[in-house]
Amino acid sequence: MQRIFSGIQPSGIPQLGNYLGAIQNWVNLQADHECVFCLVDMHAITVWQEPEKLRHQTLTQAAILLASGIDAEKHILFNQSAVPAHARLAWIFNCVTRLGWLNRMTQFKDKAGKDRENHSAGLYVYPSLMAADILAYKATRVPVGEDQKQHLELTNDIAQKFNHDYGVSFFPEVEALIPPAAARVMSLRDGTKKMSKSDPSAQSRIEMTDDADAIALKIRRAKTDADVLPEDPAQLENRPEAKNLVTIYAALSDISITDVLAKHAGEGFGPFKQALTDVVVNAIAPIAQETKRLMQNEDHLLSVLRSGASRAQAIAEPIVSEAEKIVGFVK
Ligand code: AQP
Repeated sequence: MQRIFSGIQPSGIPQLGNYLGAIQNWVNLQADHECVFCLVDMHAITVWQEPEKLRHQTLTQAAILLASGIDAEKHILFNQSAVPAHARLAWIFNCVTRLGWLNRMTQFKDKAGKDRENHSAGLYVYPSLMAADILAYKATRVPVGEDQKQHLELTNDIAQKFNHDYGVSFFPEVEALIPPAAARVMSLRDGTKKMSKSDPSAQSRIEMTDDADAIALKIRRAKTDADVLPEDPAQLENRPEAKNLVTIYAALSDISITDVLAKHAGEGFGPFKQALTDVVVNAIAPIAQETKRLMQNEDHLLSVLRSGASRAQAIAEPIVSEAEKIVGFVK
């Protein structure tokens, strides 16, 4: 059985893009993989996080994952900082990674913008910590949204360079598992920008804890154009907001974009947004409700994360110790 590693940052409340690009895929992969799911709190602090909020978001995210169908008994769910192997391997990878490689990372460019000098060194070396997350478990498959594809390519570059520099074949090649539908959900306020849990505008995203009224309001206010929906999917190409709403509808109802358009072609956004609201509420409301219930028992959530961390540590410790020996550290 292949081992999967995947992470999500507790940098906010997970949004619909996290769900469609990652979480839903994680749930399905549990059937035939050994899964390690991680709340990557060390990644989250690469940009400023209020400590109390970070703690709350980490627990909320654990609850959302459980409510979405992650089985933390059969598989592993934990928070990154609880397993020191990640930081140890990340340091080795910082010394393997070339600056030129990091300079090409579009996520850093997007997040740092023009103000590079004022961003943390952590944000810059984010991809080598991500490589360490995956390779500390020698995971071979990583389910991610399309935005993380470049970081996974870098993970393979780092693994190859480590193997080459030290003359070993220690780290395996990693394969990105990118979901075919809704690999990139876009902001409700700007169809050219990805939906993000830390976007300053809460109206830009549907959060996994939103209730039916909040969902309806956000979809009603979502940016659209004045045209009706076309019959041909190709005609959505220059209409990013329309394309995004149709994509969300298709992904959540598990039908193709062509089928959505066959049903709604000729409709304006008034009725289509109403239909989309029903689809989103049906998918999200039960998860939001179960999340609320789980959040009432913090001790249970903490014990799930502690059990996950100790099982994660048992896998990662021997792998990272071996990597340290290969490097020449005295053990
Ligand atoms: N808009 C999206 N569409 C599809 N997939 C997405 N993912 C994130 N946004 C979208 C996928 O969710 C997983 C977890 O992401 P993350 O929390 O590690 O970081 P991120 O990609 O930076 O997500 P956010 O929501 O944009 O967080 P912030 O605002 O903190 O940076 C990943 O697999 C990602 O591909």
